Amino acid sequence: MTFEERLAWLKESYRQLIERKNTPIEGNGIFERWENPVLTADHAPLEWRYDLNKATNPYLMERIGVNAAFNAGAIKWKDKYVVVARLEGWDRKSFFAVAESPNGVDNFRFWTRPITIPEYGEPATNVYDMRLTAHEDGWIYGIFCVERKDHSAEGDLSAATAAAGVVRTKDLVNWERLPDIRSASQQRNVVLHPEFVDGKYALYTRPQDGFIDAGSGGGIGWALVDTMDGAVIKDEKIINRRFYHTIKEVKNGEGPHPIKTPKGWLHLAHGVRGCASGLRYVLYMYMTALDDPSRVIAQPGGYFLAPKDWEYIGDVMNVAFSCGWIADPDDKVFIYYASSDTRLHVATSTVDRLVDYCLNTPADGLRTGLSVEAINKLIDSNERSSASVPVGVKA
Ligand code: M1P
Repeated sequence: MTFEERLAWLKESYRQLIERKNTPIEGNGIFERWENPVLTADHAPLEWRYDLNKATNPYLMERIGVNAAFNAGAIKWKDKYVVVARLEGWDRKSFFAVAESPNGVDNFRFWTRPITIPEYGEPATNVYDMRLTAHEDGWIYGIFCVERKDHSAEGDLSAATAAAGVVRTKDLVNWERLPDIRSASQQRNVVLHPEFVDGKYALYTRPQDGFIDAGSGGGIGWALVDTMDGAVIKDEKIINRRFYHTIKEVKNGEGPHPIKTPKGWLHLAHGVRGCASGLRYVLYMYMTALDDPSRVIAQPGGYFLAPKDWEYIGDVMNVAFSCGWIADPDDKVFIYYASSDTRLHVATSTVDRLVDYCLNTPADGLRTGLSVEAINKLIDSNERSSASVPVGVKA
């Protein structure tokens, strides 16, 4: 192919990818997955990856590669569905970029440049997983993980520290960096609640002993802070615990900020357990009280969404992870989840269905006998129902 032919092919392939229509797949009644991922590494604009000048790039090579597009914060902005995605380059460094769609399910296009995050303190080695919150104080905040080398672990090249970085914006273009959140422990998966609570900013936290291990950190925490401009976590209480032999045995973390409903706050989180093939990340939901977002009122048992089919495969296998969802005024909810640290998908539902799911799904009984009891209860009630179609073999 000549340079010109290759350029035409690249542009046409890119156009086809961006304009590809998406279709919902009928599912379990709780949500619908959509067929195509909404963002992949290939959605990164050609201008970010290719030197399009024939004189300096006669072979039209990809000069700066993008490896993955995933774990995106989300917000409705000027009638568009907007995500702040985590893009990871071939060099393993992540950065943030805004992409928008007219309908929330396809045609996502990146804005012209990635976000430039101002540094705070020691420059970050890596940044990722931004959760967006349009707070009632008028700012849009982004809280993300800031990774730096752990200088105390001499000789260990993978030793790192995690802290919660904070930015805020009014236009999603210009981002003001605020001091990292100060806390006694390392933090990842910190999320800002959209309303003041007792006149303070409220944070969902995830205290952890080390960079990877939650260790003695008991689960998702809750802390009130006086300001976001130099937030200091002093008192932190665990509101959603990890638990033995559940989907969140090893660790868990808040996803996007919760959605307010007349029956309580809807939360989306991730839970992690260990198995022979490594860690398994799934999404789960819970609800908290309207008058106290830190008081759990419902916790459906098990997972809400787990990797399915080809979602299992990617850079970090067996991972479902979410940092963003959008609730429309007409009740529809767009859940942006990533599979295996590689690509971003959407699933849709409604506030009404998600509340029904949270309030009417049996809780985890924490032992097998109670799981069977729950199934028998459902069979008993189905036997009394006219809609029941007997399919099992009568023993
Ligand atoms: O690789 C899976 C996920 O691992 C981390 O999440 P957590 O802190 O809960 O273990 C993050 O690096 C996340 O980005 C990643 O998707």
